[in-house]
Amino acid sequence: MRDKVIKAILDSGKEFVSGEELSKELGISRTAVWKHINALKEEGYSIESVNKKGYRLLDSPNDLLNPQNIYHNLQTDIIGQNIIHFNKLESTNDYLKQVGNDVVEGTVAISEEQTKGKGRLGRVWESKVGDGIWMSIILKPDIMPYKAPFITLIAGASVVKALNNLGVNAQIKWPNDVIINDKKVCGILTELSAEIERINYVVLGIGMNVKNEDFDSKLKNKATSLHKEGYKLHRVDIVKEIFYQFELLYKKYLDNDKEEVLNICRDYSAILNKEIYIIRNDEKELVKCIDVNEEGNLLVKNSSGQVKEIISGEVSIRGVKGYV
Ligand code: BT5
Repeated sequence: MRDKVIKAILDSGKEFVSGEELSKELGISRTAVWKHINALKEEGYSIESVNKKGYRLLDSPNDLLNPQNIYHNLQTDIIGQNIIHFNKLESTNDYLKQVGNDVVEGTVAISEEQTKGKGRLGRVWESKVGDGIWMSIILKPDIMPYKAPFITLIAGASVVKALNNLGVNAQIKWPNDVIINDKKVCGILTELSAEIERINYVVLGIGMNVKNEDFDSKLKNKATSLHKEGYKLHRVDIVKEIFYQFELLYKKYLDNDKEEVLNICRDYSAILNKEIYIIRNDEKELVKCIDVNEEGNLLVKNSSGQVKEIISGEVSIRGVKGYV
């Protein structure tokens, strides 16, 4: 019922909706409407109540990750049509891996806080309460499992496109980081449940720092947030734009069209034509990045002029002077 009240208030925009109208429409008493409105105000919705006129939204609630706020005018068919919201969770990726077979494609788990947020290879992903967008999406593509790493590139391309559309100067650090001013603002973690020839599901995790004002000493030099970089965006707007861009690129990919993803990865790359270090286990090699090829792998040239293909997942990349 709370969701229906939110929807009615969101639908009426800047117009008042009377308590009586709401109570008829929803089939509940006016006192019940009033109680729901008060609870919503406590959740952070800025709702004005005026005698004889009713209720209306003062500000759009675009920083509250409540599913109803995200569903409102969402321009997708699949991604984000079913959102499961948590205040606290160990990891949205781990949660979706538990329920993966039972939820529809495009289902999203999103949490205000993760207590065991994770990166690749067991690394920790810092996910403090309210600071960011910590979410995962279930995908069920009919493709061979070995092709799944390309989904990380689709995600990177859609995040970078979404941020740039919202006015943020963001770039991709192949394969799974999105950066602003050479610091990481977003990381992507793709996990797979598959048999040899068939994918059961892919869990695509996206972590984005939005409102963090500070990072601990280990992250200070390499992490940033949108707010720290001067972009005071709201989380709901970002989430909706990512869903929209991701769905466009994902559908094209399923239709065998990878070109747009690859073009975005090239056009917004933070490392193409630059010298970088490729780090594999304890080995470090200085190379020049040349291209991202059709498979989504990185082509680099080493000091003896030899061109090599780097497969995502097997290496880390560092810049000559620092993180990029
Ligand atoms: C990643 O791994 O960048 C993937 C991060 C994916 C996080 C999302 S949040 C929703 C979903 N649920 C999860 O549990 N995970 C996903 P990797 O490339 O391995 O980078 C990890 C490294 O980034 C760490 O070792 C730190 O150095 C750094 N790091 C940790 N927290 C960070 C943060 N909040 N911002 C920037 N860098 C961070």
